[in-house]
Amino acid sequence: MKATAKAHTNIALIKYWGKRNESIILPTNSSLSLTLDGFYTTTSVHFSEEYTQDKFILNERVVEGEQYRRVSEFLDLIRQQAGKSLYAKVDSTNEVPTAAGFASSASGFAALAAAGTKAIGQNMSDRELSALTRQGSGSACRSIYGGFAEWEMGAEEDGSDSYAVPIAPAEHWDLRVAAVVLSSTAKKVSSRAGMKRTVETSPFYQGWLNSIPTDMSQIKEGIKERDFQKVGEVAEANCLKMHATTLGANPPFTYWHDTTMTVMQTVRDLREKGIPAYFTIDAGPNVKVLYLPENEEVIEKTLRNIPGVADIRLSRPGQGVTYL
Ligand code: 2P0
Repeated sequence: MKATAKAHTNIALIKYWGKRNESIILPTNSSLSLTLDGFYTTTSVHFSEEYTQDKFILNERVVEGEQYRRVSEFLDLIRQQAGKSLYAKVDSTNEVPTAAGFASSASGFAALAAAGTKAIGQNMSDRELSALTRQGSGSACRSIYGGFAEWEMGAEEDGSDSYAVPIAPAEHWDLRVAAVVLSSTAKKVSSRAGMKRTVETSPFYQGWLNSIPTDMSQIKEGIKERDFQKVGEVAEANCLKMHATTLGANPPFTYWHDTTMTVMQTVRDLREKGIPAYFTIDAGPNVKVLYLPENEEVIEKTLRNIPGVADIRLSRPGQGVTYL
């Protein structure tokens, strides 16, 4: 009863920002992402009668506390669905350096769900696997697929129609992402706490929700047509709207640092000079820059020269979950 799976992280172009149900993680809006090849998690799950409790090893270290609790509770879901009560040893290797500014929860829960269900003997469809993964961490449900994926928010209260679906595979379009890592990245509000506070208190939140259907249909058109300007403009505006909601929250907050804004302005300046590039930002100060392969050199060089930038990590579209 052992299986190993690999999953990549993803970057949202239409952001997931808010829950309508916190316990089974149902979102207030649909979202869309690109899976990235550079950052991934490989996880082995072994269920055995010999184990007297779950064990979680991450990068060769035994994990306890909150991280262990989330993994063990997720294993409960897998056991429940399979009707089995065996404990498991989970052994994960993360190729998502914290310094790259990506959350490892997306690739982490996608790999755990895939390896865990396989190890316990369940053969799930991608949709079933995505709906299960969602309950570990929302954004993880999109990492089941390679390339572009949409997490459909669904309407059912039991979450049975809230899962990701593939929009276009990695081979469809070589859209690239430069992760701009800032020297100072301390984050005061977690994404979980940030979205909750925003949903509950920001008067701008309804405006955010109202804008999603148009953004979603436009970006899907842009992806289909490989229209970089269309995709970039929608993604950048969507990111700015998400971050605007946090300024209206009570108490107000922002994930941006001064260098975050310097990078945003540099991207706008590149466009002024005729080099197409757009930015997006998640629940943290780091910026991700979207660009096309022919501009890689100038994009990397320009971003590296910004004071306060510690590193640039380049990524291409990545594959969905694979079993090793
Ligand atoms: C996203 N983020 O769509 C958005 C954009 C952050 C900003 O998904 O509570 O770690 O585990 O469902 O998925 C970060 O939140 O939150 C996130 P949970 P998650 O990628």
